[in-house]
Amino acid sequence: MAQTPSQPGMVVDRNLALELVRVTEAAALAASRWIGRGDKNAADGAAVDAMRRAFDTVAIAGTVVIGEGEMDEAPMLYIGERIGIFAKAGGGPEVDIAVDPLEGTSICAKGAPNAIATVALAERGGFLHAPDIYMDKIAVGPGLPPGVVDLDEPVEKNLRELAKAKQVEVGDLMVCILDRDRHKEIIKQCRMAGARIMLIGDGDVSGVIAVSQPEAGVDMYLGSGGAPEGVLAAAALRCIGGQMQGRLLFENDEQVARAREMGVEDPKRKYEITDMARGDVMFAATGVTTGAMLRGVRRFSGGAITYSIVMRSKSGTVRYIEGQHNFARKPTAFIA
Ligand code: VTB
Repeated sequence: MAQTPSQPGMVVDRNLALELVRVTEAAALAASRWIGRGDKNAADGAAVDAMRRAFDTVAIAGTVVIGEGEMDEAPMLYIGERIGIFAKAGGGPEVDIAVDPLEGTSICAKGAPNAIATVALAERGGFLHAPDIYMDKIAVGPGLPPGVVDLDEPVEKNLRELAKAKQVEVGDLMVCILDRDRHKEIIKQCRMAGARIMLIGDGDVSGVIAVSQPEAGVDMYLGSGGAPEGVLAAAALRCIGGQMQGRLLFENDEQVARAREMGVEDPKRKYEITDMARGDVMFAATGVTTGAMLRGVRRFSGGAITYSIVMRSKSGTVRYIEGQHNFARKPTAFIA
């Protein structure tokens, strides 16, 4: 029997995967006008706007759980916003949505590599409601013994165990880390252990996903970045395979109180990948600037080409989609 969005038990209809790509394509196309123009807010605004409009055409009753901020700070795609064709009337599949319309706003503003537009979808209650604070993250790719690395173990031990499991030397390993002063210590520990490091300026969603993409040449992701980005990355790894752990990093009591309101009961909890993205999930991303995972938007007279990835946890299928967009025929809502 064909799957339909309203069929009980099949809330996350597989055809939604392509719909998600339309959404990330729209955001990427809009952001691509701002590549290298030095205005990260304009780039982000354009991506948010386009993604929000694209969601109006998707047959879901969606609730944003990872979004652009609280209702009073973000006009669109705010946490709790209802989106999709069935948002108001109901009747369609009730799903939770995590968005980052432009992951790597500064990258885009500089025209540097690895900016993406990204979105993930889960059944109701599938995503950790992560506040906009930092999260400590560790991730490795698929096919390794469970627990081969652990957030609570010293860097050197994690590298040693990972090297053993991969049957390589620690010196062969490549660790991806955000280039931040707060990471000086872990960078030092990696170097002392003899591992190689790929420092990235921004964009830790692609940084984490890189561990599951052999061609990216990254063996481990390490360090702190945005907690919302952590949930998006967890959704992707649920689909493509790999291990990830995360722990929220609180800077003050106010953040703890806010997290409690969002349902975080134990602020010190170490989250496993399925605590961050449970059940059936889907993940889609479109490249804005060219990176290890995806090529960026290429614009030409009358159109553009986009490169996207879309994946589902249920089947584990990963699809790369090249979109050839004809601006003369495409609804303007998708061009921006
Ligand atoms: C990372 C990076 C994001 O936030 O999560 C980073 O991947 C963490 O915050 O692209 P800091 O920049 O404060 O280190 C982003 O840069 C998004 O803002």
